[in-house]
Amino acid sequence: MMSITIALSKGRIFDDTAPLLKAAGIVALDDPETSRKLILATNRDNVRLIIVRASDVPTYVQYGAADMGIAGKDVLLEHGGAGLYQPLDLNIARCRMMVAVRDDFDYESAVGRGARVRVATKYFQTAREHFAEKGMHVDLIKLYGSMELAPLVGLADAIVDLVSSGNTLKANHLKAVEEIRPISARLVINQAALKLKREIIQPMLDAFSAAIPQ
Ligand code: PRT
Ligand code: MG
Repeated sequence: MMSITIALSKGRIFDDTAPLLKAAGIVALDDPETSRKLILATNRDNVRLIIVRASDVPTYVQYGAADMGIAGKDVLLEHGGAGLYQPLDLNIARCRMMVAVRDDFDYESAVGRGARVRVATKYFQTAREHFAEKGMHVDLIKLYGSMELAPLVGLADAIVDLVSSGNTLKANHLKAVEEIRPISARLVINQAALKLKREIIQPMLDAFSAAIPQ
């Protein structure tokens, strides 16, 4: 029997994807928040979910270990998208990728006088492209999380991070000074799987696409 493996991360991606899966007639038999299982069976014999780190979703799909996956555009930009077909913006897990600095840091004038700004981020590739397009010379520092801390302890002048409510910035006396791009989660499909398994994948694509929140 032809079967489909879908890669996604727990937390906000799983939570926002569950209604879309449901619209396609797919319901997980375990809750990834409480179960320690990494492979979740669904109500459909030929569909299973695998729970991976958000930033690993494109890798599983690229190599065909998963036929499709759900990943944030932030993650896809860092991955580069090789071997991935990205047919749908699911309009879920939305936020904005922003440049942020300490409340008391004058970003405008630092940029204006051509100062070399130190920027800490997990989104290294996207940040590099953004500042290059602006013609700004920056020193990029790679971090893997908790970017908000970097300007507070003098590791960096600025960070590039995702912002949704803005509460994390506020709680750490930071302010957003520049939007790089809006972010949402995308459906990604392995290009070979799409050809070989079109008869299962296409109806799912149609159901997802009809259920995307406005
Ligand atoms: O934690 P892990 O290293 O496994 O990966 P991850 O943190 O990327 O995973 P997860 O599950 O937190 O996020 C998955 C995807 O959700 C991301 O790739 C984004 O596409 C999307 N998303 C949407 C967000 C946010 N909103 C978001 N607010 N991802 C992270 N955040 C973080 C942000 O980095 C910051 O620390 O939330 C904080 C800011 O939130 P506010 O509400 O305080 O502004
Ligand atoms: Mg996280």
